[in-house]
Amino acid sequence: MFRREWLRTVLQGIGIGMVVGPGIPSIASAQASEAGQGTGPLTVRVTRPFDAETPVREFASWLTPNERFFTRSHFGPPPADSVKPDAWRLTVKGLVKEELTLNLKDLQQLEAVTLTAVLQCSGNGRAHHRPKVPGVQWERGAVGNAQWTGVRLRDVLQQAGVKPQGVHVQFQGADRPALATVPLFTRSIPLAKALHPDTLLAYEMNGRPLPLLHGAPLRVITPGWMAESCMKWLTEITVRVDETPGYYMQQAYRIPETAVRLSSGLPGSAMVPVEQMPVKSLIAAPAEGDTVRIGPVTIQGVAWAGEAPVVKVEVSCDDGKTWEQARLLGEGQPYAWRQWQFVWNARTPGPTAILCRATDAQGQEQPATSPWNPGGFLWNGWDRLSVTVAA
Ligand SMILES: Nc1nc2c(c(=O)[nH]1)N[C@H]1C(S)=C(S)[C@@H](COP(=O)(O)O)O[C@H]1N2
Ligand SMILES: [Mo]
Repeated sequence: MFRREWLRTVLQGIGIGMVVGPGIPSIASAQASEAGQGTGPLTVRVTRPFDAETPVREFASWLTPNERFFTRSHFGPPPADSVKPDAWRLTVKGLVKEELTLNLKDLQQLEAVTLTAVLQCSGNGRAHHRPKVPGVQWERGAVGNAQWTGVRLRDVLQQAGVKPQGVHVQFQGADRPALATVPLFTRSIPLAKALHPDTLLAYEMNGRPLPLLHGAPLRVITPGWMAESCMKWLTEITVRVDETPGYYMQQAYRIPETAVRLSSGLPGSAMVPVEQMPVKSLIAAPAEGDTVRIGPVTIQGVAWAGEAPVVKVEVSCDDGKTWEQARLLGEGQPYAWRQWQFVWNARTPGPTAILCRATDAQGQEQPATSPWNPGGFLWNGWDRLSVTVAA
């Protein structure tokens, strides 16, 4: 037991969660209920900290409910008492004209903003990378679409007054590793993204106070960017002249600037921080392994593309030989995902594969497989599932 804890802490320190698979639901649900919410139908990837993904069938709905939203953290949530609104404080410091200490009520004096945005872990789809990459073996569900309410980070920074030398904004949450030798999860974003009017300090998720697992009482939302920028349990904002030093900014969450050629050995290119989400789509229904009947079969799913809108989703029902365009539903909102639908006229009995791929307004197309990278980040290969047409 001791060895296991020790190993886990060391692995956490280097950014690798222990993969125990969905086999230990009792510990997982105990932890989740300690954290004040049920596991719902989540697929558990790691029990401590509680890392769990949403089964893709949930993506048939536009918003992903809080208790079915994937969750990920490096060390688990801080003690619930420390982030209760009356105990919790946010400090704003560093290269600012006036340091601030704010409570939730102070923040709520600022104009409230609500927007819907996809939150996706950079490691979502890591399990699909070849060669295999160590780390949490997320498949398709470390992503969700939620409505976030909060205040603009810009408004808070303006209240403090950013000095001209300030170019990066650092975030620290209240969560702590079990061992003092393990680095804190500290991250920064460039000032331009911090000042973007859609970058939020959110206190509500889908119209309810942020659940503990999702960062109560306040988290960062950087719409269109990967989730490691979305600091949970936020307690400190520090304006800096440079990017945050330390493991979680300088080693983890970086990708080669240009694609890696595996035959050439190591990256051989500068490593840059993961920021925007690449274009991606998923099939929510039917499900892997389903049997469908001859005749019309409704295929549905979601597609998103970081800061750009999705303009096209294509579906193949013959394992990629031919593609047809799906119908995009609704209006399309920046940062949210777009639901899509395609009615397939299934004619030939037997097994087949259904695939989907999306294109965004910048002309970026979802590739058949993603470029490999040492962290196993940003998987956005075509989604694919097997079904059987019953005679
Ligand atoms: N304080 C803190 N914030 C954090 C993390 C963390 O470990 N600590 N993990 C990040 C990562 S890697 C992800 S994928 C998202 C997950 O957010 P969720 O649990 O609300 O889905 O939180 C991000 N914010
Ligand atoms: Mo993540």
